[in-house]
Amino acid sequence: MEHLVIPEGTSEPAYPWWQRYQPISYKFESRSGNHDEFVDMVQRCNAVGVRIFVDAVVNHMAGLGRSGTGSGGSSFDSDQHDFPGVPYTDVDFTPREMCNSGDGNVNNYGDPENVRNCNLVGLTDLYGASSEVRQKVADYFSSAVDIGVAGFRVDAAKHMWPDDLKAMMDLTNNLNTDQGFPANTRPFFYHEVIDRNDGAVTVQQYYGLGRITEFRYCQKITWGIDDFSQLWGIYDPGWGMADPDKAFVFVDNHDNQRGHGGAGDTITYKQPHNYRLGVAFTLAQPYGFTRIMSSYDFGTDTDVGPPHKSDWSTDDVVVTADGQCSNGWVCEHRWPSITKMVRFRNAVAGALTADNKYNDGNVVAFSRGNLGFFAMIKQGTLSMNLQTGMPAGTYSELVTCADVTVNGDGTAQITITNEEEPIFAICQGCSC
Ligand code: ARE
Ligand code: CA
Repeated sequence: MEHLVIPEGTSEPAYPWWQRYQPISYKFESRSGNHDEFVDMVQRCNAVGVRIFVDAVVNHMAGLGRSGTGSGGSSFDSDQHDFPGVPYTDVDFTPREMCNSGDGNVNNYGDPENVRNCNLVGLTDLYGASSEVRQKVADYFSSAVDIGVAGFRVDAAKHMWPDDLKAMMDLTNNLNTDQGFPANTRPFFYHEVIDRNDGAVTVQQYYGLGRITEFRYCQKITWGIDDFSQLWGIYDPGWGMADPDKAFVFVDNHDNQRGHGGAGDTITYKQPHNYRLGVAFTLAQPYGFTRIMSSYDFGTDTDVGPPHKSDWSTDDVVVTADGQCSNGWVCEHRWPSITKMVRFRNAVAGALTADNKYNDGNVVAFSRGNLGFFAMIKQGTLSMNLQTGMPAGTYSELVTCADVTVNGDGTAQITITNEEEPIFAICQGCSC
């Protein structure tokens, strides 16, 4: 959506990535392009089976103390609660008396009223109980769905009342059949709720609204890659982690990879060896609905925006002859083992459990029913006979494309020689 622009020459960093989390209106006009360009991207993606999910910021508008013109040309004045590009006026914001903190900001994560009725880091809080606000947010969702968008990440859902969110979702159109979606399909919603057992708002409160981000998974995978013996406990219901059919899991996200919300115990593209293992294990194991990260390199500057042109609009992603990215883009999604493991995940989706588990602290292996078999090694190389649970036959190993023979009793000789990409995967119906 249209967002705040922080130009050069202020006391703040110029054009930081996070300016996009301060909405000015629901026009599709951002540093990434205009409305027509967005429509073109979504529809070209749908034509080749790539679905688009919008990161929707609907808990709040821009922060207090800010005024001027947004990325789409709309004027605004946050202190006056004036956003004519939507339009929103003062009545659309949470009444001050409903927020129990002294300065109006969220400052007590132990109190759901405080978390949901106060301003998150000074961002002007929309009043989700109001039928006008609900309708305007739903209109925004529907405008995206009508273009061909498949669903939404709801930013800061932790700071919205689940009933308000539900009302907004219920008012939203079905997916667009002209864009290839079956009739009467609801958008896919996943909600950003950072629950690390550190407050009164829990992921469980959002059951029934879609998937919920499970940030404890980020910690668990970091610890598990460090110490393989912890990997079988990656889904820990005793720790409050969301049910498998509710959890939305990922190794890192745009905040915790650079020390913003929910950071600490996070592995990222900056530790490529461990990161490959973490993403491969995540895609191989059955828990949760998985998302993979794709980044630009930010070096040590946690504010810097994406590679940009001289007018600060987002620069093109350059793909090299070997299918990798350059020009400042990291494109983890194109790293060979990550791409291959996405194939594996899709192939074994029907198997809900990990079976034939093997873990000696250096080698971890398991099958997914009889649909696929996965192994990875922490150090050194691997040559070992293991039970794969797979039907006898010859399979093409996904990472190396080497032929692998599964014997009549389900065993196979498992070989890993590439210490950079120490991952092995075979699955039924997969080609490398
Ligand atoms: C920026 C400046 C602020 C300024 C503000 C308003 O940094 O100093 O006050 O603007 O002018 C992102 C950035 C923020 C940025 C914001 C707006 O991370 O730095 O503020 O954009 O430009 C909590 C929330 C969670 C949120 C994280 C960051 O619960 O929802 O904080 N995550 C989402 C996005 C962010 C985005 C926003 C929300 C805002 O993913 O990218 O912020 O739209 C514990 C708690 C968590 C808490 C966490 C951090 O773990 O359990 O709930 O997360 O601490 O406080
Ligand atoms: Ca709120």
